[in-house]
Amino acid sequence: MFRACAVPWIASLVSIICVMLILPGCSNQSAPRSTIVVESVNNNGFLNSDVYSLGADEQMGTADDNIPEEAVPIIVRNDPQDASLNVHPNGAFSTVTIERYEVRYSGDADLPTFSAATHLVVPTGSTVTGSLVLLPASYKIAPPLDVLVNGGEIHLNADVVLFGVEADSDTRTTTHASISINVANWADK
Ligand SMILES: [Ca+2]
Repeated sequence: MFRACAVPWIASLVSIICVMLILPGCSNQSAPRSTIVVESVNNNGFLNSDVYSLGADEQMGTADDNIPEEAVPIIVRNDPQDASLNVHPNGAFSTVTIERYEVRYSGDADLPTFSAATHLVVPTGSTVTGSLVLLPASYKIAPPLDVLVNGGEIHLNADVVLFGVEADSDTRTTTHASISINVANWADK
């Protein structure tokens, strides 16, 4: 009697467990299956950001003077959130594309958040190197950074926020990294 009742009960239990295992793989889940890990920004060094370049002739006030806009390397990795999600290279939901980033500043100066587009495709299990501008030239020719051409230094902490989207589900993912930026009229490189 007990055995006859136990079989359907066990079958129901197995069904429930199967549903629990399958659910994370459904296309309508709201959490991303991948974690974007920032391995380094600017090789884990700070950035000395120059507000003015004399150009090739090394003369002030000539036609080739320019406002530098340094792009720094960023290395990101795509890790599956959980091995049970069965995310495989070239499989569904396996790629995250970083489409946009923001740089939010704190420190010695009050600067508006900088937002820019990017296109960094990061397949699961892969490490990819990109390049980001962290302080645009337009910020260097406006207060409060414009005075630095004549001397002085301003220290900033930059919170770099990467906005990505998971392939096949359009699930959004956000990742933060930070870097120190020292802004001054550094010697031209
Ligand atoms: Ca300079």
